Parts: sequence; structure tokens; C-alpha cells
Amino acid sequence: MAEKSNLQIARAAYQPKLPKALQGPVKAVEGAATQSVGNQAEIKALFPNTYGMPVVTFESAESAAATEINVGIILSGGQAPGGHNVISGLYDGVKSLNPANKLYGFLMGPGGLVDHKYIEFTDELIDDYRNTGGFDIIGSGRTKLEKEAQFESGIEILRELGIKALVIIGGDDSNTNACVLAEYYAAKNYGVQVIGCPKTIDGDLKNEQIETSFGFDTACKTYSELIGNIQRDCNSARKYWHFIKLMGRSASHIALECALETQPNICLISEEIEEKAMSLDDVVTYIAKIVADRAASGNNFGTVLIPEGLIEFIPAIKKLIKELNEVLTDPATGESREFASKDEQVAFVKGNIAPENLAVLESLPKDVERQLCLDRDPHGNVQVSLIETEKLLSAMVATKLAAWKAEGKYCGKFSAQHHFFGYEGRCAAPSNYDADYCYSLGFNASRLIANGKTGYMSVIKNTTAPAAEWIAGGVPITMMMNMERRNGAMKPVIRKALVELEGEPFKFFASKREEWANTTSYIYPGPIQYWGPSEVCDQTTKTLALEHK
Ligand code: FBP
Repeated sequence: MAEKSNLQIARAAYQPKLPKALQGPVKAVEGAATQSVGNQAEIKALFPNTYGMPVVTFESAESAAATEINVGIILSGGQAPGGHNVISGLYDGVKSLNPANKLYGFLMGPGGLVDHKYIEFTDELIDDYRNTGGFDIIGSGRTKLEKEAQFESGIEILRELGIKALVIIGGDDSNTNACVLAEYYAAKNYGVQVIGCPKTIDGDLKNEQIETSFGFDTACKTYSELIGNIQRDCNSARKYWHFIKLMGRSASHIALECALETQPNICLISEEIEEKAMSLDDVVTYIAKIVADRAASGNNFGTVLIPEGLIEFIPAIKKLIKELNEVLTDPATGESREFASKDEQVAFVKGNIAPENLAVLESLPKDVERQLCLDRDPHGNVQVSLIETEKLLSAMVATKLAAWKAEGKYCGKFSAQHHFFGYEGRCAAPSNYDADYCYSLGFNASRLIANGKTGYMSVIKNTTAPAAEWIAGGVPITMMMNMERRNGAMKPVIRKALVELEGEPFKFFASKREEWANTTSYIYPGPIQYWGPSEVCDQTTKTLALEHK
């Protein structure tokens, strides 16, 4: 057992809260038949066994039959605070159904199922990881579960271990694949249920059924603490502009939430930039103007929050990326093309895209140009975390300010520092909210399993209320799907939730940002607190509070 800090020891004893309905035996209350959010006919045809199922809500019951069932769990994709609590919640739930039940964890992501690498959880192991951050109890990975050979390899080990239900913890892509697997096993009558669980710090797996993905709360609070610290430093020395890039892949939810928490001078929202069809130069001009205006009031310092996916939302670059994705896919196989070297890949791309897209590509700094031409992650996403947008923007702002100065405009002094916050927050010890939410999601998954469900996502709602009032249940994954073009072909996918410009969180931010730009009205949120007054320890994100006000 690894050595622990005093905080870890004390935190291990925290008993996460459960919704009242999950505190004893449950009965499943089923709603009406459902439909997918788009392309109903296509999704129905692709998922004949798992389409149209009702939304399920759990209510307290007098008693429930003991269920004998072994269960497997997989962590898929990027780490998010609370993953260990989903596992401990599932473990406690599965054991409460019958103490003889076993929970197995497949190692290093979906690849563990395919390659038959697993462990069996024990009380001792689970107790060691309760309320801790990270996914290290079994590790995570980005292997995409989508091929029949993988599903068949998976069923061999599931049969060997007597596993009748599999829980896949992942984001939109992994939950889409969980549904494909559920459908496959249902079609083949293999007798294995598959349940998804909404994870991602990015906050983009949410919709009418899912209030938030787990990990978003803790990750944003961790970044906001760091941003607050930087703002205090910045307001003390008054000599730097801090350009802070924040993870979140395509969506700007993390940047927006951190802005609501810390009140920076500037926060860019990719979705707005796309909506206004802003060019890179428009974005740079917007920042440079605020820098010059603050300098005119004697403030040669400030903070700029930048969502990591920004570059993908600048319309000309978006068009370019779309063509790059097509060119990088082999039409015969639908798989990524193979190249002997990175240079060969870049040369191939440049020789095969339209002249106007080539011009946009070549207008970008060399390292950005290269990153856009190189590999995608296994789900076909540009690896935006590798593009140094914070440095790109600050260099372009410096050039713009120099040009304005040459024209006689007062721009003060501009000196920039750069930060990228992403990995710092993904494995943070879960906040009380995430500790409770994740434990409930895991425990709830055991109840979906006991009720024979497959192709469902574990869902906990009403989470701005005290935990006892949370609503537990399940939502058919097909309900969240539509058809989208991925890697050159139309695929069924869970619709990703981007920042809504008509939503309350963005509208509140937009109403305040001018004031935050000109004045120095920073908030310093400080570290996550686990013990103390509820208004300090148990508050969820401002995003969720504004969405549910
Ligand atoms: P998931 O969507 O898998 O949860 O991952 C989110 C994320 O943290 C993004 O914010 C980021 O762009 C990406 O993972 C980084 O991926 P990697 O861990 O492979 O570097």
C-alpha cells in the first residue's frame, strides 16, 4: 500500500452521500418510449435492440430480490476526478445485491477487455482508493471499441469470468461505443448487459438528461484556484499579461466556468468566435484593444483565458481541419492512412488539399501547421492540447501592439507569461460534489444492472439540491444520438454539447465581461475545501447553478 498524506487518510474516511431512493431497495419506474435527438430512422435501423427504450427512474421499494451477478468495469479516455468513486460506488452496489458477487476491472482502458487483462477488486483495494483522484486503480486508455473482432474477444473473457454486465466510464465517444457494444451483445443474445457512465472534465457530455459529466466540477475548481493565484500575483507585480490555455477539447465549458469563478480580464469562447465568424486577426485585435485600453488606465497587466479548442472554431481553420480529416482517412478502409514518416504525412496533406485551405494552413506558424497535419486521437479528434494557442495569440498581440505603437497609439508595456492548465486538474482529489455524484453514479449503475438494463447510461439528476434529493435512474444511450460525419463517413454518435450562446452561463458572462476587462475585479477562489460550511464545501459549478436557477 502506498504511503498517504494526512489529508488522504482523513479523506478516505469520507462516506459519500447517496440519493434517498438508492439508500434501500429500489423499484424501476419506466417512462414512455424514447426517440433519438436526430436522424431517428437511421439510429433505429442501426440499434434495433436498444432503440426506443424508456427513461428509468428509481424509487424506494419495500424489498428487492438478491441478484447474483459478476460485473466488469472499464475506464475509458482522459482522466477525470471521481473515477475511483464510481468504482467504489459500483463495488458497494454490486456487493449489496449479493456479497458473493464479484467486480472485475479491465486494465488500461477498453484494450484490457480485448487483451484479457484484468484484476478482481477486493475490499482492501477499494478502501485504498475511496475518494481519491486519478484512474490509477486500473488505468485508462483510448483504444476505440468498435470492431466485431474486439467484441468477440471481449465476450471470451466475460464468459470465462462469469461477467454478465459491463460498465464503461467514458465521454461521448466511449459511451457511443458502449451502446454499439450493448447492441451487438443484445443482437447476438450473449446475455451481457452494457451500461455507460458520463465522464469528462470537458463538460461537453450533457443534455436534457445528463446535468453534467463527472470531473468537470473538481477540474474547474482546481484550475480556478490556480488562475486566482496567478491573478493575485499579477495584481501584485502589475507587470505581466498571463495567457492561460485551458483544456476542454472543442467545447469552451471549462474556460467559461473558470471565468465565472475568477472574473479575468478576457475570456475567449470558441463557440462565440465561430458564431461571429471571427478571423484569427479579429481575435488578436479584440485582445490587443483591451491590453491597450488597460495600459491607458495605467494597468500593464491582465489575464486572458483561452479554450484549447479555439483554433478549430475560427471558420477558415475549421474548414481546413474538415478537409484535413478527409484527406487523412483512407476511403477504402475508413481508417487513418499510414505514412512512413511525419514529413511524408505533411507533404501528402499539402499536396492533396484545396488551394484556399493550403493558403490558410501555410499562414499559420510552422508548429501549428504541423500539428494540424499530423495524427488524430483514436476517435479522429485533432489533438488540440498539443497546439500552443496561448503562445500563438500572445505573439500575435505583441506584433499588433507594435504596429499600433508605430502609428502613434499609446499601448503601454506588454510582457506575457504563458500557462496551460489541463493535466493539473484531471486527477485532483474529487470535490464533495464529485465524490458524492460519482459514488451515486456507480451505485446507481448496479441498480440498472439488477433491473436487467442494457444500452443505458447511469444518470443522477437534480444535483443542485442536497444529495438526498437527487434523482437516480437511467437513460437509453440511443436517445442522445444523431448521425455525424466522422473520418469521412456518417456515424451514429452522442451529440456533443458545446457552450450555448443563449444559455444562462454565457449570457451572464457576456453581461459582465466589459466590466471585468476594464476594472481589476478578480476573484481568488482558493483551494477546494472538504470540511467546513456547506456554502464553502458543497457548492457545485456556477455553470450548473446558472443553468438551473
Ligand atoms: P476525455 O474526453 O476522454 O475525457 O478527455 C478530455 C481531455 O482531457 C481533453 O480536455 C484533452 O484535449 C484531452 O483529454 C487530452 O488527451 P490526452 O490525455 O490523450 O493527452
